[in-house]
Amino acid sequence: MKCCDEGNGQYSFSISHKEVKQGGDFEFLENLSFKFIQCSSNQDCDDSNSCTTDECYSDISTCVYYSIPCDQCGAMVKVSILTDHFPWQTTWNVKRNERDILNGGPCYLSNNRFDAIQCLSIGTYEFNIFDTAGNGLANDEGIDGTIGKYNLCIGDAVIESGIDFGSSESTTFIVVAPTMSMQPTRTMAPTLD
Ligand SMILES: [Ca+2]
Ligand SMILES: [Ca+2]
Repeated sequence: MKCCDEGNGQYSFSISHKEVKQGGDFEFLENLSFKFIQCSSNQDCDDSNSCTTDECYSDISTCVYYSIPCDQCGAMVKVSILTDHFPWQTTWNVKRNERDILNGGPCYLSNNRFDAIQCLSIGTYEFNIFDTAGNGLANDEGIDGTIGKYNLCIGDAVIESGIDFGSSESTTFIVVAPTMSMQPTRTMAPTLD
């Protein structure tokens, strides 16, 4: 390799003097995380997240996680809340295995849209939305009777929405493996009798 090719930066990232990553692609460096645990194989580092590749560096007791672009490992999920006149009544969360992945509210601006967008890896999730007054986003006591609304989207598709959901509403949704570009189909060689 030539030294100092113009315009080609290089970096290397080391833990305990062991280089775990090098290259010129800075996006990768920004999307790398690690934790110190005893591991003997990559399996031991499994974080149940299809959007990371999990690598064990057993000699330094470290698992290193490299991010995979979302369109190859999961889907962008968006929660969009249009608040009503009483936005402080409304909160929401997205859970996986009882753990909060995303959450939002209470909001403090009425009649405003709040969007939360995150890449979620393959798996089953639960979206929950709550309203402390028990009237969802359908308060109509405002000046002009404006009501709110929420949308839950995977990619560009709205999979659930609601206005008058009372005190809470829950939706279970599944992020599936992204549809890969079609593999070229193998043509069978004609069999000769
Ligand atoms: Ca992983
Ligand atoms: Ca309400």
